[in-house]
Amino acid sequence: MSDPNRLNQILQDQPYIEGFAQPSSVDFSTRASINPNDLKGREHLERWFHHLSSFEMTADTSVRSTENLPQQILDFLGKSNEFNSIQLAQQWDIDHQKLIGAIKSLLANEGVLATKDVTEKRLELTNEGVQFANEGSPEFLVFEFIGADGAAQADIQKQPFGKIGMAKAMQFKWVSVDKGRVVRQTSDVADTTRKQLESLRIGGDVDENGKKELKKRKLISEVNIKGLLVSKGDSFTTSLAKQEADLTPEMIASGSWKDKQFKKYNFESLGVVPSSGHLHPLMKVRSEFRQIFFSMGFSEMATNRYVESSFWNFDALFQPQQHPARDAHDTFFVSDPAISTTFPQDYLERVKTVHSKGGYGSAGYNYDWKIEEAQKNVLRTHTTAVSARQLYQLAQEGFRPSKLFSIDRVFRNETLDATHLAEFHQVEGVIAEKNLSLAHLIGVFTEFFKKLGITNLRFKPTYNPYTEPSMEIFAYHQGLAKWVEIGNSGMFRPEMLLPMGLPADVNVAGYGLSLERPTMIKYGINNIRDLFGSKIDLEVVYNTPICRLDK
Ligand code: FB9
Repeated sequence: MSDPNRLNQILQDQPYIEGFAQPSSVDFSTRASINPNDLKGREHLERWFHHLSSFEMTADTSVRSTENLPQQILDFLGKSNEFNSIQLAQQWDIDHQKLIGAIKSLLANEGVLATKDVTEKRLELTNEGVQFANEGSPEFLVFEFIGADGAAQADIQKQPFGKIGMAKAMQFKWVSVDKGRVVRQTSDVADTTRKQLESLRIGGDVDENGKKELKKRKLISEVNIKGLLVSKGDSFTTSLAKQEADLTPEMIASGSWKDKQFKKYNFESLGVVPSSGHLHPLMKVRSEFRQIFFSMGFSEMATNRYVESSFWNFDALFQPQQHPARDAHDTFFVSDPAISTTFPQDYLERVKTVHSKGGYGSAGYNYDWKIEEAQKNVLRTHTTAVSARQLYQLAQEGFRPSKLFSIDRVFRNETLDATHLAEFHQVEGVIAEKNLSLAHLIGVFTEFFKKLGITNLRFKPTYNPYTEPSMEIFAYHQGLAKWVEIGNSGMFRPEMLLPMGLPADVNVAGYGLSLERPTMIKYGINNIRDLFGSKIDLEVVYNTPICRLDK
């Protein structure tokens, strides 16, 4: 540790490293690290070194082993009745927290120890303080730098210690400036600042002025150390009977439990964290999205219906029966049960009419709408089918402004590729309100995406059978350095809403995106297959925290 010169310096002014009282373990541990050859020519160090040898404590000057520290504490307490953990840790030159740990383990034995919390102010070196203690104070470095012949002020200023050093060296009248040159005012100076810092660092003491100056220079700071004042408990003993952790059948059979000490149950102790039960990344992103929807006043729609009738999945959404998405290329048709037959008849009639003949100011599609087509069961291709049911129910129950969302699986018979599987999780937001406009829609999903940390949006008109106008939403993704399509949206068509019985002045806006795309981007997963199935990297699952897309 210690560089003999420094030490010699310190011991020039005080008999022991820690000051004047008596040698402490710091003295002995430091002595143990001194190489006797370094004593030559260092009279103060030599005096101190030999002085210490006279103490029999040299016996245990070696660094105190901390194994079985609890027993050491009991033995020490047996002799000294009480101790302050902060001071004892210093005396024993061991880590205070380790000592506290040992004391805590002893406290598990009812009544052996009694403790009281104590707090002690301690002076600690700041990072700059440590630097000055290691390299010398800037004022001293300036004094060293200019040497006997002085130096140009400009050169000193270039030194990292230049600015502060000059100020202090001038203040201490160590140097002066004459025509831009800095010259010494005295032949030799002592780096008191460094000495004081070193002394404090090893638990030594410094006079009050020194402390005040060091504090003012933010080289030391006062810290409160929490410790324990430990004394004997009512059932203090130095020989602790081993405490049994478990009551075994043998003990009961032999009755030996009667004179056994049992470790107290620590009901506060945190159980072993079960190494199972992790949210799949998708579910982590889903919970993020749910919180955002709830925070925007949306309530969640019930989505527990993967099998849907074509009526609710398509017809109710004014999607004509010959629409390409309604053929098996895109949609999974269910073979058993192949059809649904129960529909709100009057509503179905109105859907049939608006498809085949129009109405509500619409020309409709002018085709022969077939109930058979509407009855066909499919795996829902979008959660917008759920929105249709909800909006119809809203009309039946009497309209009230509503904000609804759904996040759940939808199924599309698509060609599988790196970003498409036969199913994905659709995220959908629906807002129903009188005189709602496209601006409201843009406002809502702009707020939604902002909460996802996605701000810079652009919109591109698109076509959906059930919304007009419709827009695709794009965002510029810094990491990917490109515009990414992050969703779709639109104003639901009156041909969809009015047959449901919703008031004519009610408009409904909707927007949707997937869960998989943001999750892949968030977790840097390029192939959607790595998001599902056996090849998923469980480490990613375990170690990636609940995601914050905006982080
Ligand atoms: O999720 C998509 N993209 C996306 C979303 C977020 C994201 O976050 C990153 C952290 C920054 C990144 C990308 N898309 C929608 C866009 C494309 O990926 C698209 O190619 C694929 N789409 C799916 C459908 O594919 C056939 C994503 C899925 C999608 C598309 C449309 C809707 C929902 C999901 C909808 C809707 C809608 C429209 C109007 C009214 C109601 C609902």
